[in-house]
Amino acid sequence: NQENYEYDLVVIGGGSGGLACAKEACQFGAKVAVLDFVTPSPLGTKWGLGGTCVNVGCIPKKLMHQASLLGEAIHDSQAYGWTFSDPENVKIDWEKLVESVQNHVKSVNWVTRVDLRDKKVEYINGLGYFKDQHNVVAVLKNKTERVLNAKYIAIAVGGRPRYPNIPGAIEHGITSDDIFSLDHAPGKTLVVGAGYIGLECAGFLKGMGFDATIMVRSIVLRGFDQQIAELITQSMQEKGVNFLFKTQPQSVEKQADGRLLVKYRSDDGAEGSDVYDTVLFAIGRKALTSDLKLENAGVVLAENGKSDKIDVDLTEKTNVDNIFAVGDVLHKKPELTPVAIHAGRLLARRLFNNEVQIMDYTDVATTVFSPLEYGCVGLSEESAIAKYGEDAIEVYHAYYKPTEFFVPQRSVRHCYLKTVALRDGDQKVLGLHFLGPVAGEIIQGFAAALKSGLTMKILKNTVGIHPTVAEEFTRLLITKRSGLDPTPAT
Ligand code: FAD
Ligand code: NA7
Repeated sequence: NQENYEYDLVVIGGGSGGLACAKEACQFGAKVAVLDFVTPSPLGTKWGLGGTCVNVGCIPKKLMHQASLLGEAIHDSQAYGWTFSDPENVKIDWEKLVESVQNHVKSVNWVTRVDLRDKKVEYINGLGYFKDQHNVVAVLKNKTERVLNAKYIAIAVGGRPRYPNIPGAIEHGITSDDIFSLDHAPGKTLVVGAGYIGLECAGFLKGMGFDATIMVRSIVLRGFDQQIAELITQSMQEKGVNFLFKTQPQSVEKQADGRLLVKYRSDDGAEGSDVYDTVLFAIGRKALTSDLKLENAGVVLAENGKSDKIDVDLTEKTNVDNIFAVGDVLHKKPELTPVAIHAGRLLARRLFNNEVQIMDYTDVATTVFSPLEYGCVGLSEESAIAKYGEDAIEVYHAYYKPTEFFVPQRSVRHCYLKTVALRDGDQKVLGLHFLGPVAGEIIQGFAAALKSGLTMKILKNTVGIHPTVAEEFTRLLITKRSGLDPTPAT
């Protein structure tokens, strides 16, 4: 009997997407197993259940960002009247920070396991691969294999950081997989890669008082609004982060004193070198599809098998009828936790509760937790222009001064926001961009507004909350086209 499967659903990968899908499926009475297995990083770092976000992504990253912001707050607080016995000697205790971060992560690992047990999801700590279209093999810790037979299979294996193909990178470098549990202070650090993970890591390290340099191959924050990327760069430079532009590393060598000699070359052919305590690669991530033996089930990778990612249709179905995929493993979809979770839940509801809603991957809000945070939703200025033409777009913008920055005389030079809208009619908003404190908190609500069809007419008619930084969105009057100065008078 074809319907006589051992499981209704087997999920390969116990991260954001896989766990959300598995738990939701169980709510509808499905019999579900989740496999999760973490291969240690080259440095030997490993972690528990829950995937990237919980262990080596969003959560520890946000905690380290917060640690860095608190350092700034300690500094600011003196202007507000706080006194310290030795204000010059305020410094971070890295080991204590890592202990606190890891304690939190471990508590989340624990809660995750309990939650799975409560919801009756079977958790198997094993590395999964396909035997065929309906059978997944779990390689358990003791190397024994267990075959799981399932009607549906969901691939939610996520990804891991890539290393460049240069001498010494893997032997001596680290990645975001290692930094949040590093057992010693990183010291002078070179961050290779100017995507959002590179910027965030360099940002929090500098904020904690470590010397930080970002090596940029081409541009900063590819895919994000480039005017804002430039402002983030300037703001980080102002805070003391060094940038090596249009430069690529050539080799990493360990010196006799244990420090790392990095040789690099820039696009104009100039060669250079410097010595660092830590080299962190943040050059993008590869999807973990190579262990899956996808060929046994007939699943084809994207770009005719050339990519490491998986293409799916609107229902997250791969080219094989009963096999689905969600999360970071997907080709050309946002690599974000809430995206993986939402897609996983909707998939379970369609499979087991006769629902039809499909995942909408457009206008997903996100935030780069650089020292001055950048929250955005919708189109960048350049992508709006590319899509609609310059004449059809109106950009409203302003620099602004957060009230809380005045007293400690913090730099307001890069506090900036803009909306990208259609020029005609009520001026439908296509994109919102905010650079400043608590940007993520601000953009989240505006994202719901944008999804609901926000126009500039509505925004201009919205009464602000004073004094907040979010109210700046209700005060945008100056268009770029007008050429008027967007800096505030007071
Ligand atoms: P993962 O969470 O990666 O889970 C996949 C799991 O499957 C892993 O545990 C993996 O070990 C396991 N696995 C892989 N292969 C197998 C196999 N064959 N068998 C069994 N198990 C397997 N997103 C945000 O939204 N906000 C942020 O602020 C943010 N910050 C980030 C910061 C960093 C440093 C990083 C690296 C990522 C960040 N992300 C952030 C991205 C976010 O972590 C990912 O989008 C999210 O974790 C993807 O979920 P997933 O379920 O696709 O995969
Ligand atoms: P991203 O966002 O893909 O950025 C990678 C960065 O690394 C980017 O600046 C790249 O420059 C640079 N890069 C890529 N390859 C190299 C090599 N070989 N040498 C030097 N620099 C390189 O990756 P992240 O790690 O920041 O984040 C990955 C995803 O995880 C992200 O989408 C989040 O959602 C979670 P380029 O612009 O290609 O020249």
